[in-house]
Amino acid sequence: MRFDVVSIFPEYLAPLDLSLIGKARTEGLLELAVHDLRSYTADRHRTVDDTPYGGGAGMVMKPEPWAQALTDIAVASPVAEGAKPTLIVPSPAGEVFNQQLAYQLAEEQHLVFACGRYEGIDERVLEWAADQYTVRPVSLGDYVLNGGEVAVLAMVEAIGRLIPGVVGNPESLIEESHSDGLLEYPVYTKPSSWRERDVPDVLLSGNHGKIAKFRKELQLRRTAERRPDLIDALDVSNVSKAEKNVLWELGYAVVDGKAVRRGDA
Ligand code: 6GU
Repeated sequence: MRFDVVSIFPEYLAPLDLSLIGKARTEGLLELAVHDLRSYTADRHRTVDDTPYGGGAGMVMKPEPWAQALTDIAVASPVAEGAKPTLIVPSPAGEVFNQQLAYQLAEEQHLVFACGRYEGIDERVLEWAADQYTVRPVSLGDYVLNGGEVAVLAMVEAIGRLIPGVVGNPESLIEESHSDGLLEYPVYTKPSSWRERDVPDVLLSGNHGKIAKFRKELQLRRTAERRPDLIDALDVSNVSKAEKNVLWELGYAVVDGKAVRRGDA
């Protein structure tokens, strides 16, 4: 898999040399290059922005440097016949990034990230790029960052760790938060008693059936409390009797494979 990132602050992406993603690059599990948008300008001042048509605050990124960069990058790394590379445009106005999208993007051959700054990139770039790329504006969530770079760090890490071999123990991918639509259960390590707080007994019992049941119940409780939106989205058509009881206790009834808040039903 190949990643290209275009930014006016290429140094901002330096953390991608480190840790799991850095190691995966060294080992050849993924290729990643960062490009300075200014190297695709043609004027003496290497201008990347200008004032917005129609007025308003801030500056807009000029289209031509983006066209030069995106053409160069697509030509340099051709994908299979009939396929297109994906152009991710980080933007608070995009679809929301989540684990499901991370899994989907981890299947791609070539991802290109276009980091906007200022008020964003001239909209015509996104229309024009659709000939060469599958264009996807993507947001991390409902808040505003100064530019796409921090979002790209998050997305490359979330996607990169799903590439086979990048995470040492693939079991840890299966058990983590969001992989089953629920938040992860709480974890504990030694000592079993610490500052008058004891690890739940069942975790010391060695009874793996009981432990799995206990953890699933805590996942449901935690998710209902912190992220009720995830409970609403859950497919509970194959839920066990015990889990149904937990959901009931948390205020949900199971109706047509969905957990619905009792009283709303
Ligand atoms: Cl992807 N970009 C920017 N600039 N702000 C954001 C974001 C992305 N996601 C949330 N806020």
